[in-house]
Amino acid sequence: SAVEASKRLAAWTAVDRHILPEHKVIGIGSGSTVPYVVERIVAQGKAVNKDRVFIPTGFQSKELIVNAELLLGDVDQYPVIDVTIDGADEVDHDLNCIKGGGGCHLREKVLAEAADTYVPTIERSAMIMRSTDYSFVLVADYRKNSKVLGTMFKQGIPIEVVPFAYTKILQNLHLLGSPRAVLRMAKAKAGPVVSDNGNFIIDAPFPEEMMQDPYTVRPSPSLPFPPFPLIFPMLTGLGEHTQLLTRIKMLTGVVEVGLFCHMAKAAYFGNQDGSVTIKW
Ligand code: DER
Repeated sequence: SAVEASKRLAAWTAVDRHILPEHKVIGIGSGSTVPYVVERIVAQGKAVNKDRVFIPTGFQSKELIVNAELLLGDVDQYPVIDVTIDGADEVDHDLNCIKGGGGCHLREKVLAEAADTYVPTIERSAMIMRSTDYSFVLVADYRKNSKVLGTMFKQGIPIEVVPFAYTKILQNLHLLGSPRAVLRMAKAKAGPVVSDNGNFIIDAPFPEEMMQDPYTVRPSPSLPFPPFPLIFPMLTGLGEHTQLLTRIKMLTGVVEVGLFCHMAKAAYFGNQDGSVTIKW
C-alpha cells in the first residue's frame, strides 16, 4: 500500500543518514514503521552489526531485534545510547510529537533521553542557553506530518497511568481541558489495554489552542531572559496553557505523557509520490 511504501521510504532514508558505522549502541522504537528500520539496519551487513548492540523499547521492539538476529542489550547495561530511532503518531512544525499510539511511550522516552548528546553551550552574543541535542530520530508516513498536534492524530495524548489512580486522573483531565479523555480499552481482550510496564493508558484529546504550544515556554518580556524561563511564566501566568506537558505529568498517578517536546533531532516522512520530507 502507499502508506507502507511511505513508511519504508522514511525508515530507509533515516537509517542511511543516521545509523552510521561508528554507532554501536542503537535504540529501537516501537510501532509499524520501525520494522523497516530494522530491515535496513540488517541490510547494512553482519560485519558492521556484529559490533553493535540494540536496545528495545518494549515487547514488540525486543521481538524485532531478536528475530533479526541482532544483538539485544538493555538500558541498564547501556545507559548512554548513540542514536535512537522511533516512530511517531504526529509531528508538528516544531518537531514536537505525540507518541504512544502503540502504548510504548514510557520506555521510548527513556531511550530518547538516553540518546542525549547534551552539550550545554551558551552563545555569548545572544545569551541563549542551547539545551539538548538528542540523537533521537523519527520516522513516519505522510499521515503524521502535521502543523499542530491533535489536528491529524485525533485520539488524544496517550498517558500511561498507574491503574489505582486512573479514575481520579480521568476526572482531573476532564477539568484540565480534556472532557473526552478515556481509558484505552483492549480489542482482543476484555478490559483495558495494559502496557509493558503493567499500567493503563488514557487517551486525552485537548482543544487545538492548547496544542499549539504544548511545551515551549516563553519568559515574560518584562522579566530577565534565562536561565529560569520555566519559573517566570508560572509566576506571570504566561506559561498557563503552554505548560500542558508539565500539568499532565504532575497529576498524581501519571507515569508518562506521550508528548515528546524539543527532543527529536530530525523527522523523516515518506510521501505518496515517492519523495521524502525531512523536518529538523
Ligand atoms: O507508540 C508509539 O509511539 C509508536 O512509535 C507508534 O505510535 C508509531 O506509530 P506507527 O505504527 O505509525 O509507526
